[in-house]
Amino acid sequence: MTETPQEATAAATHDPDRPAALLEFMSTGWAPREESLPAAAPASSYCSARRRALAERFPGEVLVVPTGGYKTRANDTEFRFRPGTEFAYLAGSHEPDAVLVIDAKGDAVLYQAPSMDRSTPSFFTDRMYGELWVGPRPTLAATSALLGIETRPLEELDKLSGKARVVRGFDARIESLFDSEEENDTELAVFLSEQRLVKDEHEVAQLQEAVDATILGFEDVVRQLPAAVQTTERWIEGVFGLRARVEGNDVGYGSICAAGTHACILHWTDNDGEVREGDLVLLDMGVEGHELYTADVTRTLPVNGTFTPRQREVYTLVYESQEAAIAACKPGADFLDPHRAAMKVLAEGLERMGILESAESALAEDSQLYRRYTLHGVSHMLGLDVHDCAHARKEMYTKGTLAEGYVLTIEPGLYFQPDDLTVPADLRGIGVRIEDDVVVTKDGCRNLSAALPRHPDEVEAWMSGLREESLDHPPLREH
Ligand SMILES: [Mn+2]
Repeated sequence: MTETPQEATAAATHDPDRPAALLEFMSTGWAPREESLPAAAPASSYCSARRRALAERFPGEVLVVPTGGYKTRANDTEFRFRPGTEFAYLAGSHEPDAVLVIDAKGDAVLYQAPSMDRSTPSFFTDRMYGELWVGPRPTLAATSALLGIETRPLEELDKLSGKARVVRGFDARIESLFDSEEENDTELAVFLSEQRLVKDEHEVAQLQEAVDATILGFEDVVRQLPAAVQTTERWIEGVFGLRARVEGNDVGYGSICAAGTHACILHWTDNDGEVREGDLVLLDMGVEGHELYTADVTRTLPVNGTFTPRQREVYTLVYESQEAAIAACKPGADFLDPHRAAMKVLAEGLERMGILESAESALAEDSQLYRRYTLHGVSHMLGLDVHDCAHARKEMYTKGTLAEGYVLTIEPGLYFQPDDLTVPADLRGIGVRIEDDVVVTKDGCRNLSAALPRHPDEVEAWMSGLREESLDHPPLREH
């Protein structure tokens, strides 16, 4: 699945041969470098506390957490590397192929590929890891200073073997190196997901940053909606992607830029449709920050800046259901309480609109007919993964209760498919979702994305203000 740097293809078929004389010549004549060590990263003390908690949960055991390596996109080109979530949470490192090992005494070591600087011909021959091809990579000493963890060269990992618990699914080579049992490894994965349910203050700050950058991205998109009308939904995807790459690491997931009836397709990411005046456009987009925490925000906007009465009616119903869900989000409540609160409001609204005969019977456990129009749940955990804590046990997550420090989405929606004969003709093709990211507090929740307008009046005023701005380029943040 992954190659170690030593095994990586050093050359591509179109590379010219390299005579020994050239290699020799390339290896000499470079000015010496002074390496100054970086200061400790703000995240390092938090990562260290997480590693300690992990070691305490599995005392006397060896725990192995690989980050994974490059994945091929085509032939010899790779996707941009994204560290494994569990690894990033515990080590804070973004280096490919690295492996965190916690030994039986509870001590942590980060195994990392040494930098291929000018001390080795690989700097010039290795197009995947060589400094001349991909730029300098951190030395073991620099990584150790930055992350506050002991580092060793990756090849030393091969000397380890024997019983361990391994985080699977990232690096098949590492999995085969150790003697691990599936059941034990699953237990490790479950713990690492449940450990991330409650976010520490550093994580909440990272999530707030990702949300703030996301809000800037939404503002960029509104300013540029006229260009999207002249082209396609791709203009929106591109504009938001620009902000994501400048303010953060990337988008946290494929942006959903769904104009008109595409809004009824939950994960519309082709984004190649027309954007028409008079339609709504559903935008589900999130910036992944520099430390990989991601926002997950949705707004449904009138392309020309003003809701039609029918669009406003549907939008307002979803807004009210979201308000009910946010009000139900507090410590000790069922994880599903916000969902239930939203569904009740939606079903009652659908009854008023004549779409459901009876909200009460549609909401009954053995019926749930309202779900034809609401389609999905209202919340999921949010963090390093957009659908965070995915291996947590049900009783700790969807069948558990909310606790202070949980960060989750609140995202009700209504979707009237364009060919749905059970809804009035003038509603068909309308899809609305409103999604915010909240942190559960001592007595309720705080909306991290509250600065992005939600109420229909505020949405219209906000859009009109942005469109009146005339800017050479979008506002830039200090970096
Ligand atoms: Mn979401």
